[in-house]
Amino acid sequence: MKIERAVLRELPLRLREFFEISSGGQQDRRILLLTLATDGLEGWSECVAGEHPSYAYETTETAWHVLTEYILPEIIGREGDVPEKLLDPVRWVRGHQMAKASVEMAAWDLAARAEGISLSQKLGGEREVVPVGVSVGLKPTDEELHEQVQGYIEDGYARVKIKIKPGRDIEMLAGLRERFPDIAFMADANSAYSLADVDKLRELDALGLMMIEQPLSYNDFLDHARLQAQIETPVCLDESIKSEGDLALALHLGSCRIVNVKPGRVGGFAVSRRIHDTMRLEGLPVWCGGMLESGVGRAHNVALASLPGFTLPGDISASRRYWERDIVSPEFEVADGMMKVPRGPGIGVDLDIERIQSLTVREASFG
Ligand code: OSB
Ligand code: MG
Repeated sequence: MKIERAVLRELPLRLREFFEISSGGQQDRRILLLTLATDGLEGWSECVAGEHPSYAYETTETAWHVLTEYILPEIIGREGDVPEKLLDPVRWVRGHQMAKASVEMAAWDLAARAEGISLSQKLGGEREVVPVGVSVGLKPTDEELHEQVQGYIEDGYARVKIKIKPGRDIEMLAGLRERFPDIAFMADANSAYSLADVDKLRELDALGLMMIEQPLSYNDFLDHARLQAQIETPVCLDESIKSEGDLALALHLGSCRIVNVKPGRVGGFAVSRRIHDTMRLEGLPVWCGGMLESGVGRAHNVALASLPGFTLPGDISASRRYWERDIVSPEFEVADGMMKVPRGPGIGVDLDIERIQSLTVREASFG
C-alpha cells in the first residue's frame, strides 16, 4: 500500500460560540485537513494545531510549514501499512507532534479502509458507544455559566468540564456545585496557577470534582507532584504529556493520577495506545481530550476512545456543540451521555467533499 498522493488543505470554520480558556479566547478555527491517497482509497485526518502558540508551541502556520517543507515530500512512495513507520524518514525532525500525528493518523484511516474495517477495530477498540462530556469555556458571569451548563445537562452529557482561571475559580465552582449538586464536574486551568496557589487549590477538595486538569505550568512535573501530594482531588495532566517519556516522568514523580490523551499532542495513535497501555497497567484511567476539531478529528478521537482503558468521559461533544454545520455526515450526536462509534470502514463518516473544497483557502499537493 504505497502512498501515492498527499493533499493538505486549510479551511476556516466559525465556532457557534466564542470559546475562552485561561490563556485567551477564540471564535474561529483554521482547520487543517490531510488526505493520503493510494490504490483508489483515501485516508483522512485533521491536524489539531491551534491558531496561536498558547496551548502548545505548534500553530496552524508551523504545522503547514513542517508538513509541506519536510514531512509530506518524504512520505510519497513509501509503504503505509504500518502507519507509525511512514514517519521513519523524518524522525530527525524534533517535536512538531501535531504535524507528525496528522500524517500517522491519516495512514491509520487508510490502513483500516484497506482492510475494510473501522478505525476503532483497527486500533483495538472494544466499545460501540463511548461516554462523552463537554468542555465549557470561561464566561463573564455566573449567570451565563449556569445557563450554559443547564443546557448541556439537558443535552445529556455524562460530565461537564469547566474552564477556570484565577478570579474565576473556587467561588464560581462552589456556586455551580450548589445549583447542580449531582452533576459530574471537573475543572481545567490550562496552566493558570503556580504552587504558590496551593491553599486556593486545596479548597477544590470540598467540591467533589472528578479531577483538576493541568493546574500548573505546561512543563513543570515536579510542582504538579508537590501539588498532588497536598490535595485529594486527582490531578490530570494534558499539556504536560507530549510523549511516553513525559508519562514515565509523571508516573515516577506522582505528578498526576489521570491523563488526558489527545492523539495530536502526543504524535499519533501508536504513542496514544502505548500511553493507554501503560496507564492501564498502573490501574489509572485515561480519557480522550479535544481540540475543537471538525468532524474529521472527532471521528479519530471517538475511535481512540473506544479502547478499553478510556474509562472516563472524553471531551468529544456533538457536532452541533461546535459548528452550525459539520463537514462530515452523519454529524456526531450525543444521547444519554454516549456517542456512537462509527462502524463503517476507516473513520466511518462521509466527507462533504464539495463543501470542503468550496471552503478551502489554501491547498498543497504532493505526488
Ligand atoms: O485544554 O482541553 C483543553 C480546546 C482547545 C485547546 C485546549 C483544550 C480545549 C478544550 C476543548 O477543552 C475540548 C473540545 O474539543 O471540546
Ligand atoms: Mg485541557
